[in-house]
Amino acid sequence: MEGLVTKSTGSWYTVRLKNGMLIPCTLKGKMRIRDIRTTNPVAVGDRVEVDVNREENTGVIRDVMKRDNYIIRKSTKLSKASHIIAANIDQAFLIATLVLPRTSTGFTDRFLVTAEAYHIPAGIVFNKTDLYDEELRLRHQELVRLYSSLGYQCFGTSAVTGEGLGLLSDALKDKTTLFSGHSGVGKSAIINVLEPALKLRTAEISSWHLKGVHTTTFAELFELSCGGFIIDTPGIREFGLIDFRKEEVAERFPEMRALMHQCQFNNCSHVHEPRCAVKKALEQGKIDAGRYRNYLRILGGEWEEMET
Ligand SMILES: Nc1nc2c(ncn2[C@@H]2O[C@H](COP(=O)(O)OP(=O)(O)O)[C@@H](O)[C@H]2O)c(=O)[nH]1
Ligand SMILES: [Mg+2]
Ligand SMILES: [Zn+2]
Repeated sequence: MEGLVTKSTGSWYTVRLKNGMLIPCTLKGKMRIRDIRTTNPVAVGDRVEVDVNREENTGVIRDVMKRDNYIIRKSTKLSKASHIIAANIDQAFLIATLVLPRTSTGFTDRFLVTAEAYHIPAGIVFNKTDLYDEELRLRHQELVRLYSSLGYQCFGTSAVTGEGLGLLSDALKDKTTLFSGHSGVGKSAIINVLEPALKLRTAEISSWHLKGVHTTTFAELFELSCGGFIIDTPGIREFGLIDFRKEEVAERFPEMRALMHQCQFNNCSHVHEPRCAVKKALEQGKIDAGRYRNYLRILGGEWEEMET
């Protein structure tokens, strides 16, 4: 029978069968070694073939279907083995907040660059709009203008008042969407409003703030009754650390990608070269100064530091 992996906690997997039933499954012995470079042969979002034991309501996963895409996290910086966090993702949304906690544009741009590297369409959900004062409202508008002009879908939501959740829900319909973002931004709270029956645990700001605790430890896939799935990822590192060459960074900034063929040198790094179309656009205000600054930081290897 065909199924969809909704949760993986080591040796047990939860698989959603075509009829919507969720059953615990193990892996068939020889599958474990099929792909030795990943520490997990099966991940959340994988479409699998299972043998169902009707009496016990359990199953054995015997095959994984070809993945459209998947995101990985390296086990360590040097190791070749990587961990597949999630597979078959249609879009990735960063849940961001301008306050409590504040998501920096450095972190946001790092997320977008990663999504570009995976060729996964990305969006930004600015949550907790109920807490915005006049200044934050203006900041929010400014960021929405910037990121929408670059082709990223933007939303303004509040899990408290329900603002913007209708538009978000429309964008989630019939798609598999990865939710990423710092702990405490409201990923679980948003999912709870969209799908109240799930009753996910949300963290009190105070405990989150003081200890930085994560309430979710594993990536998990949730079904939306309107159609579609959300994959909630536990922490900020879960969107994967990927290898990239310096020459590729500019290609992952859409506004630079559009101009770089006009630079005098085809290996232009857009930092110090003469007749650089990117720097010219920057001087003319056509490229956002903050985005360019984050480009320089990524180029300079400030990847980990941009997580905060
Ligand atoms: N004021 C306000 N608080 C929110 C909103 N969304 C979530 N929260 C609160 O922020 C805290 C963290 O939310 P949670 O969903 O656990 O964040 P997660 O770590 O991203 O899953 C909880 O105390 C929520 O009640 C919102 O839109 N407005
Ligand atoms: Mg959560
Ligand atoms: Zn250039």
